[in-house]
Amino acid sequence: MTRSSRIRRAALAAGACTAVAALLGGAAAAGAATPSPQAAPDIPVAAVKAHLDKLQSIADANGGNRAHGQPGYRASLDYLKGTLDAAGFTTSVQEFTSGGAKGYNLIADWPGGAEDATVLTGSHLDSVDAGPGINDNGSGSAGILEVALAVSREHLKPAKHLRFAWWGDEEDGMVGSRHYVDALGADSAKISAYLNFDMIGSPNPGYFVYDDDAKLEKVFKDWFAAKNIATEPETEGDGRSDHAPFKDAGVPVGGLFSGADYIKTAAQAKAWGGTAGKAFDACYHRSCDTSRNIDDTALHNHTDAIANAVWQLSS
Ligand code: PHI
Ligand code: ZN
Repeated sequence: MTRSSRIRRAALAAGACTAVAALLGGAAAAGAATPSPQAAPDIPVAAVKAHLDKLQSIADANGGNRAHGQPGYRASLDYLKGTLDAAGFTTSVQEFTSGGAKGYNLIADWPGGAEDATVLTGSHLDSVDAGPGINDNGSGSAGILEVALAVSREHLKPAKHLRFAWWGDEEDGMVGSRHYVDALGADSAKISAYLNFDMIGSPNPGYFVYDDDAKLEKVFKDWFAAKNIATEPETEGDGRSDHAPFKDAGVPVGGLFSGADYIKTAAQAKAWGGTAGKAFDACYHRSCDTSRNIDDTALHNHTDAIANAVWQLSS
């Protein structure tokens, strides 16, 4: 089906619902008229990989990294900001100071939707000093960027406000995200969900779902179950990524993780393929975390799962 015929069919179906609801009348009508959430589109993994290539070339041109306080960080942020601005997002850069250097968070708002129930999706954009940080965390950064661009392409009109964020200086202890949460203060109550993506393209991948908020966990688990992909609760990273400051402030948090320096077990290799006895990402925090350090299938699955969650949770 072409996109326009899909939209026409959806419009017809909505019209039919309204007609039936009018016939039924009263309480039944209210139920029947409730639209089911629009399905998220497939996210083109080639586009996500093109963002990763761009981040790699930024690192190459800036001393081999995209770390806090280094020029490769700001160049990464400027690339994302330009892309989001061109797609119709309202962007802002939040500054903070860490370790004597200026740090930056990039915030991108999709206009519309209830702001007192904002769905916030975030990833840290900084690498360590040792390398370009393409899996950690170009992968999450590029994945949520492409989901944001899909929101724009689809002209999504979510019931809840959508905000995307790229955090600075995660690698020194979640400094950027903590700064953001501190600045929010009591407004943190307006965030209905914070979704975090830090490493989603690990070369020997796992499929770990944060087990913090049961409702958010179920959205991800159901998506993977429908694709016949096994998942495990995420246990490697409690308190080790940008969801921690949000969780500490009482915001419901969820997310996905494809594994860092823990070793894949035989049972996990059976479920997910890859190599038992090897780390999920043997290049974690090393100079070899380059654009070759990505499993395309894992990157694609995780990015599609993010899109599904963003669509469902904001509807
Ligand atoms: N934030 C760590 C690695 C990490 C990623 C840990 C995800 C936990 C989780 I969940 C780093 O950036 O080094
Ligand atoms: Zn990370």
